[in-house]
Amino acid sequence: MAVQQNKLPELDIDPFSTEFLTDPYPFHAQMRDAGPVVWLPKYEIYAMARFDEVDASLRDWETYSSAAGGGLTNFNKEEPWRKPSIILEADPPLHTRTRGVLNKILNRAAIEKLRAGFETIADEVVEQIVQKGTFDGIKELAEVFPLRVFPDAVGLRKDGRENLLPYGNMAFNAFGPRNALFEESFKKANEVMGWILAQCSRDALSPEGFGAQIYAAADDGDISEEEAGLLVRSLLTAGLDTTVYGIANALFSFASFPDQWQVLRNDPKLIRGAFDEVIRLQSPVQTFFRTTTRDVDVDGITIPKNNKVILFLASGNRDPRKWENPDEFDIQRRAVGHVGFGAGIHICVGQMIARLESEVILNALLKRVRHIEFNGSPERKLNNTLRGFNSLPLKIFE
Ligand code: OVM
Repeated sequence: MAVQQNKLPELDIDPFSTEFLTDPYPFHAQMRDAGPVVWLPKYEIYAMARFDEVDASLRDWETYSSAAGGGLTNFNKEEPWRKPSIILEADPPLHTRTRGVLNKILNRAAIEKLRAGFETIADEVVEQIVQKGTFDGIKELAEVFPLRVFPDAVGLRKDGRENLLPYGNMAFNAFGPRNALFEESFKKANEVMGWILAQCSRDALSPEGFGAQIYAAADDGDISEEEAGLLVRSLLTAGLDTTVYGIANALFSFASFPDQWQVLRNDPKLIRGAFDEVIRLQSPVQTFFRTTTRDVDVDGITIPKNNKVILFLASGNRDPRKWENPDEFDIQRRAVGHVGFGAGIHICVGQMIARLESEVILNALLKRVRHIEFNGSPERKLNNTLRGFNSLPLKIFE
């Protein structure tokens, strides 16, 4: 007997339009309610927006491959904008080898050694904004703190670091279509990419730091010299904008739900769970793509081989089929299991450092700030993949 065939719902939605990126949540609900998998004709892609399917697809790397790219571009059919990442845009066995190298360098114990240094800088950054009382949560905090700690941890030279955030903005826009957001962020692409590429070579990196440790793995024969450069590039691509947006979205969350700041003040041990709740509710990385390696049945619908599937991480993270009061910011809920860091073999390898940064900056704020509120309207920054802000006017009280 043939497998039952269900009808594939088709939705006239552009997940990279200004309207969608400004307020994606009604569109997420529409896609979730249409079915476990839907067809978006504008880009001729399949979409999954419910938690269960997003989570299951992320965990099934054999069916949902990363090797054809983490974005809309299908590397089996079209040229990638840069050499593919050998960790994000790779499957086993290549991914297993490169992931092993970064796992060792970015493991919890290794990252923990950075804590004391991060704390000193967090206290300095927070002291500055406490003195002012009113400040921009983006330009004076969310962009400042990661830029003061992460490039040093990698071992980058001091000059040229202003290229880091524009590069991340380009890379995350490049997971989407060649729309106006993409074009705008690529205006200085030659300069930015030239600097980034130069920082990935062995001699550009300080003898201490993650970069040098990646080259030590090349000396050990685990990866080639060229692969070492590409893994340094992965740190520079994925390591900065993500944490900037994560910290920004934490500030936005607490300003939006000020009672939750009181809950955290009363019990600072909740910080780690609070950060997971931020990533669940205000997921910095909204989407990633996979490509099918075979004809696959999803609830009676066949997705044919070599098709792009967009996974709405941020929608899974607010799926009422999975979460109670999904749109509420509740730092005491069990947010673990969200897909904001992905799931399965590609789950964020840098999450320990992201968690350390967020924990340290929130702790520094908790020590000095009893209340956070908005001091004006947040201004969104649109990006084909990331959700965050250009400006976040805040007021804090000692
Ligand atoms: C990479 C990478 C990994 C994760 C996220 C990401 C741009 C990039 O390996 O280059 O976003």
